[in-house]
Amino acid sequence: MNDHAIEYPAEPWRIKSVEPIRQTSRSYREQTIRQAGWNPCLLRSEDVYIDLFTDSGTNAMSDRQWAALMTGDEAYAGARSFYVLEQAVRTYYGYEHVIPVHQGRGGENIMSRVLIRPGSHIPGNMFFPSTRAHQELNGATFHDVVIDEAHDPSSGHPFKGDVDLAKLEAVIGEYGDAIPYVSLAATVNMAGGQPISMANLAAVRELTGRHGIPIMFDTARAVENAWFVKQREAGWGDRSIAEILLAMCSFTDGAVTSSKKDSFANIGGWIGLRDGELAERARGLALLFEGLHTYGGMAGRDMEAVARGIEESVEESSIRARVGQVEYLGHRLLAAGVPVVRPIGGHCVCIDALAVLPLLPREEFPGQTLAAALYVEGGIRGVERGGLSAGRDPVTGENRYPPMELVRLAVPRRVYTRAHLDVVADCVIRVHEGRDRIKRGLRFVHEPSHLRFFQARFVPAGGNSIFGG
Ligand code: P71
Repeated sequence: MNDHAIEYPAEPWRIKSVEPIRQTSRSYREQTIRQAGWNPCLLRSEDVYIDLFTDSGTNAMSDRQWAALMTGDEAYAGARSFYVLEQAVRTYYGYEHVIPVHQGRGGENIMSRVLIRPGSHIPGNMFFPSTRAHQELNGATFHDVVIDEAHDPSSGHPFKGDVDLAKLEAVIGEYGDAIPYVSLAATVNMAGGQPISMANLAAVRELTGRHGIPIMFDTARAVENAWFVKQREAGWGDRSIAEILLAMCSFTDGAVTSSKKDSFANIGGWIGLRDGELAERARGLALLFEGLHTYGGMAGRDMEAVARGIEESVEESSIRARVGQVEYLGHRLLAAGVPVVRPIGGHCVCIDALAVLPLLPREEFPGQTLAAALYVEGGIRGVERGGLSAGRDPVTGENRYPPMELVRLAVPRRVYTRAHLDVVADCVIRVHEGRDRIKRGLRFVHEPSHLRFFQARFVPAGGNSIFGG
């Protein structure tokens, strides 16, 4: 039902500058992943052939973005580049007050500190590790109110990022005044890049409006969300991506954005707010944690690159080719019988590690194990999105095992060709065909307390290797 776009458009750009990458031998990679504590995150990028670890900050900037860098105004206060960024955000996202931050989590820190009190409760359409970590650091409890389908890799629901209104209503009923805001994401990263529908946004707005609860929006990949709305939601097919983006944001009171995603930038982010008083408090904290409110940890040139990237991101040919490339990889895997999250998301293809390695216990981190196996097989780097990423419950200290245990292959924008994606697909298919060789998973030898997946180290639980005889 969602395989509507089985047409993979050619890229609307040509390549002006290239960066060599190298393939290594399997024995070299076995040694390298061992040295990295079986954590792809700890590999040197030079040792990775095709890097699908993230689409965050890994995008190729356009010639115009590179040119814009030269126009950066590096004044400490009131830089022209700030006003360029402010204007771009106001135009395309519609938030009156714009506060630059060094990247998304800088904004999450400030937003959480401004709005959350100990004992707060925050409903949201699925957690994201850094977002929830900042909420919890400030004393809030996160409540997942996304629809059940979001947790089911095989459900083809076109808007798996939708909020389950009954779940949201129940959380509001229970915690009422202790809810500072509802935390919505477009698209939902941990569900596999799945969009929220315009109708659902409107319904959430209506419900929260009745209770006077604001909505804070994670717009890191909102342009990808707008593309899916245009493709899948009745009544929006004839609207431009820019119109849809603005309409989506119109249902919300504020946003935190990592510009390292949709906006093609290598660094940067911003907070957008409608309320002047709230914005003033956020600016005060930005001063402490990020930098003066007209640069917020970004160089003037970075603000220029982000502003230009925002304009490019809403060009229809751009977003069509971007999502089409991700769908190409996903459909190749589906055609070969590899269990991946359906529908294919906007920024990534997610392999269902529980379906690939059903005999591995969750304590041995099947997702992390599969990610390591993909690296050994083909020098492909993905990232675990399951029990390891979910971390421990801050109250009980127990491991949290979310329903899905995935390996995410995130596709950077404008970086790899279709031939690269064929190499990736062939590698994943080979690992899937040889999955019976993976008999045991991994156990911790070092477990950091926050965002543990970034720096955790493991050894094979079954002895020398994850690959049995
Ligand atoms: C991704 C990342 C990078 C990342 C960050 C933290 C933990 C794991 C991976 C970053 C996001 C994101 C959403 C929806 C906020 C951030 C933080 N994503 N919201 O997917 O996807 O932004 O990285 O600029 O600080 O690999 P930041």
